[in-house]
Formats: sequence, structure tokens, C-alpha cells
Amino acid sequence: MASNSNLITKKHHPENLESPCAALDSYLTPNELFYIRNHFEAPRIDVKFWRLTVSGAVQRARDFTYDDLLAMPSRRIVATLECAGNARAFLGGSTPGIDWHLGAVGNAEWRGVPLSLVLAEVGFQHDAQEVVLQGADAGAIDKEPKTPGSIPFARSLPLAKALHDDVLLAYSMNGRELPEAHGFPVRAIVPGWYGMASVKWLIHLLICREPFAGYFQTFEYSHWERIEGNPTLAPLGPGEVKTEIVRPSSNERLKAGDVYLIRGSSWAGESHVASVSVSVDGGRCWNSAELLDPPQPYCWVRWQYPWNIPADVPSATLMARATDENGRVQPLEHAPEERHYSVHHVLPVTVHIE
Ligand SMILES: Nc1nc2c(c(=O)[nH]1)N[C@H]1C(S)=C(S)[C@@H](COP(=O)(O)O)O[C@H]1N2
Ligand SMILES: [Mo]
Repeated sequence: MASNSNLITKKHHPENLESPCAALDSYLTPNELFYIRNHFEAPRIDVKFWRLTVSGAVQRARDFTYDDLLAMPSRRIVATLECAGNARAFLGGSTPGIDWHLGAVGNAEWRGVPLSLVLAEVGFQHDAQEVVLQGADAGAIDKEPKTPGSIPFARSLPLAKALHDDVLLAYSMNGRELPEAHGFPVRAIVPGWYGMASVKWLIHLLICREPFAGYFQTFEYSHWERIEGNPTLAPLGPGEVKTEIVRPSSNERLKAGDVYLIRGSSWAGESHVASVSVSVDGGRCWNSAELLDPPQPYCWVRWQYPWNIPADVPSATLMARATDENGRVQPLEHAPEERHYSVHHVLPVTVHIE
């Protein structure tokens, strides 16, 4: 797979590339600028021989060819995909995982067959609980906790989410054939969930009778929830409310007296952004930003705030935070329950004024 010079390399093997921050300033992220997150080397797939096998607790197990899926009714969804590890670099210290900055996120228009239609074709048995989505890529994890040899990339969805019309088996991205790096021929798009649920290079849907506890939803991509105060590990799912300031960047030098347009993007998992506030004084006062896109579920909105750069201070700390339609607000600190995932607290940007 050819390397992509538009993206910032975080790891060579397997290829993990992040978008430049400026890419967040375009509503739809062009395919060439969309981040790439791979756990194993990308598989080589010949679509002539590719099949999607659907089996397990079903009435009629069967394989689907690429043409079978193309012939089924399709839906178009615009959705922001964010890696649960995005912005991990801001946690400091020695956190495990790839040290993503601001660019493990993008927004695209996806087209594909609703997963619910494929599931309707095979029919569930009465005790079905989850759908495991399995990719064609596989490998052994040789750091503790080690895997028992090679494992595929796989994640499960509870039936309630799997049956939602907006969950797609996608074969197109921004009006073009799904690129190899993004899961050709077919990937899942689970809108509103962190990226790990949107399994690429799908080859198998396994309908299970009990919750799946695979590597990528236990050792990785899990967080702490509490049952009666007792911390219990649970798979990551829906995304949190999040904001990134796109301009200015940290340590930029700005001119006193200028009017500067602070810009950024905010998103809110399965819900939509209701408002964005900006502070130019380290969080003492908050002002409303102007939203530049109509808020929609699953999608980011871009926003701006015109700032009269003061002449009497050598530096300023800018902050931005969003509220969603359900009143969820971004926290000021990262919660330990989230481990090294879901980094969605307010990220201050300090600039110099001269
Ligand atoms: N088969 C497979 N699917 C996968 C992954 C993977 O490594 N293998 N990575 C997941 C993660 S963690 C993320 S964030 C998204 C990234 O999608 P992208 O590479 O198209 O941006 O894909 C998900 N689907
Ligand atoms: Mo991810």
C-alpha cells in the first residue's frame, strides 16, 4: 500500500497516519487526507474471490459477494470517525498506544447497505445477542497480555446498535470506491461510535449467543464503568462531546490589535453539537462561537470566534468547549476511568502576543 505524503506518519509498520490539523477545517475530509489506523498489516484482497460470510445464531447462514451487496438497497450517511486514542499525546507521561495529536479524526460521506438488511436476509435465532464484525487482517500481539497466536481484528456490536438503520456495510467514501487503506471492498460504519467499531476489510459477521470479549474490547478499547461504585471494565462504544481548536496552533505568534478568527471543529458521538463556547482568558469568561455548519447527529460542526487580540498581555490561553443536544458538556480534566482513551477534555492553546 503506497504511503501517503499528505498525512503525518505516527508508525510505519503497520501504517498509522494522522491528518494535518488543517484538514479539520474542511467539512468533508478528502479521502487523501483521512487518517489511517491499522493494528496489523493491511490485507491484500482480490474482490473476485472476496466473500462476506454470515454465520452463528442465524436461521440461514450464507455468503454475500461484492455484487450481492451492490445490488441491495443502499443508504448514505455523513459521519465523523474518530479514533478513541485521538489526542492521547496531550495526556503526557508514558501512556501506552500511538501518540496521536489532533488528527486521528475525519468526516466523510459513506454509502453502503444497512447491516440490518443483511441480518434480515439470514434471520436470527431467538437467543442471538451480538454481532461480531471480523476483518481480513490478523496478527499476534507479542507484548503482554499476549494473544494465543494470530488473531483477526474483530469487534462486536450489541443487537440494538447492529439493527439501527444508520449502521452500514460501506463500499463508498465521499462518492468514490472505498480506498484500500480504508477497508476495500467493504467496511462497517458505526456512526457515533469511536472508530474501532467500524471494522475494515470485513469478511465475517458472526452472530453470538453471549457477549464477545475479544482483545480489542477488553485489553484494548475498553474503559471503567461503575456498578454500585465498583469499577468494571466495559467495551468503548459511543463517542463523547469533543472540540479541537484548528487555528491558531499552540505557541503561534499573533499581532496585538489584530482581529483574529479562532476556528475549530466539535462533535458529539451519536448526538449533535448544540453550542460551542470560547474563552480567550484561560477559562474565566466564555463567549458563544458562531456555528458554520448545520448541527446533525454523528457529524462535526465547524465554528469560529472573532478575537480582538489585546495589546496589554504577552500571551493568552484559548479554550473551546461544546455542549450537545442532551446537555452534555466537555470536562476540564481527563477522567482516569477513560484510561488512555476518549481524550475529550478541554485542550488549552497558548499563543504569544507581540
Ligand atoms: N480490520 C480492521 N478494522 C479497523 C481497524 C483495524 O486495525 N483493522 N482499526 C480500527 C480503528 S481503531 C479505527 S480508529 C478505524 C480507522 O479507520 P480508518 O483507518 O479508515 O481511518 O478503523 C477501525 N477498523
Ligand atoms: Mo482507533
